Amino acid sequence: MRFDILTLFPEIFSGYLNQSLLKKAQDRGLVEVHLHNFRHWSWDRDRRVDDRPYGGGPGMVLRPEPVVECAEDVQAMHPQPGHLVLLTPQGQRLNQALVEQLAQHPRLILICGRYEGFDERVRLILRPQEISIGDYVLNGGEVAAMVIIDAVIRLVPGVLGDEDSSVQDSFSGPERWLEGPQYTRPREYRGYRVPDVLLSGDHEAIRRWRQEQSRIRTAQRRPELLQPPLDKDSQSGT
Ligand code: 6GU
Repeated sequence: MRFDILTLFPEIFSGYLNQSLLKKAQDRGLVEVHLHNFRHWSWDRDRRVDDRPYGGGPGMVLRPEPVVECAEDVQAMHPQPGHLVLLTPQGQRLNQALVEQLAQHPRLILICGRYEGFDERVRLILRPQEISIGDYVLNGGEVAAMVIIDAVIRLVPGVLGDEDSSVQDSFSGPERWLEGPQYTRPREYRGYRVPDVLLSGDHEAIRRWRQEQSRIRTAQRRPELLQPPLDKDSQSGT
């Protein structure tokens, strides 16, 4: 799986990219991440990438040429065509179903915005998929790009040690419920004991207990997840 990240702040990614799980995945050749600073695609002598909005108003807008031309050149850097994603609070809201769709692409090109937004012609020319990570405003798309990479690489075969551990996660598997409580040693801590069933060795009883706990926790915290969605497209938030 290859990620190309287009950003004005590639340094933001260095700590995250050298983190253990992702580092290991890159060392084993399962994941590749390439950073591109679209300032290098600026036409200006002084490398400006933003300008004042036509019609007036506060803030600055990213000019179309550095973003469009960087995306086109990065696309041509590898024979595998990349799926273009624009990170914007106006995009489709990210959830596990969308993460699973993104993980189907062997190559993703993630375009991170800054300032007040992109010149509209970036959308009209590149026709990217627009994605938001939630209903709040970030200073830029970089953190959102890291969220997408983090969620997607967990689904790349071989990245997690245990092949089915991502299937057990909250929002995953056929039910898409929250995970129930988990326990490890010690058996008793400050008067709280590990539920007997988990120590019973009865695998069927444990499976049933976990499923019930998962249902209870989901009902208490996220009751809307127990209601099957009316149709698959109803979760797109624009
Ligand atoms: Cl992808 N970008 C920005 N700037 N803000 C956001 C976002 C993205 N997703 C939620 N808020």
